[in-house]
Amino acid sequence: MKLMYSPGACSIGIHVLLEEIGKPYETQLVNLREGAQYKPEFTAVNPKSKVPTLVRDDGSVLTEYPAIAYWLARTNTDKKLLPDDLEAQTRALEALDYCVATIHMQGFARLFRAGNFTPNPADEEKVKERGTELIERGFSLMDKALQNKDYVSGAYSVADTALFYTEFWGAKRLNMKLPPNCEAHLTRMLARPAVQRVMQQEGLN
Ligand SMILES: N[C@@H](CCC(=O)N[C@@H](CS)C(=O)NCC(=O)O)C(=O)O
Repeated sequence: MKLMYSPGACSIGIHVLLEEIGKPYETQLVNLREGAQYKPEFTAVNPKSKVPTLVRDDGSVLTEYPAIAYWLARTNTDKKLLPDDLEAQTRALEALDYCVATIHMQGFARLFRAGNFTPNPADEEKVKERGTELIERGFSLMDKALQNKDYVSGAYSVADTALFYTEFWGAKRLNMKLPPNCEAHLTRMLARPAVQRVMQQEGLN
């Protein structure tokens, strides 16, 4: 397998899953700041111009964080990256999707790419304010979900990797004060050996 990633981007969560799984994989850095995602070499692999992009051993390409995470969990069931119980599994996917589709794509995307949310540059500050509100509301809901739990589903699961990258962005890129259970969750994630290896590999230490 080959993970196409950018250091510190949302692909970090998939990178963590690959380290947790422990099977051999390669990485290929896609420099988003330099626009490498729009170059023909990359769009030939993923025309969506996004990381994470996973090239599987049979050469097929998988995109979209929730789909990649789900596939990795289901093809490595011994790693217990999803709960077995249907209700708990569904809830883990619910949390995973909330982190990616709402906290990231609705919240952080407004801060990182305000121009994508308005044609009028004068409105970009308002877009960013709305992004901050959405992120704060998202963390507050996840904080409640983490009440009396170490991980989102109780046991560690794919959902934690998605919450991890959004918490990481909030705390380390935006200097936000995370609510207490999210802060403890981030600390717990950063202590995992798989996460530490990824931080080192992505040059984020
Ligand atoms: N819906 C996609 C979102 C992926 C995404 O937004 N990736 C960002 C990095 S965190 C990206 O590649 N941005 C490049 C761009 O939009 O130019 C997913 O779930 O994987």
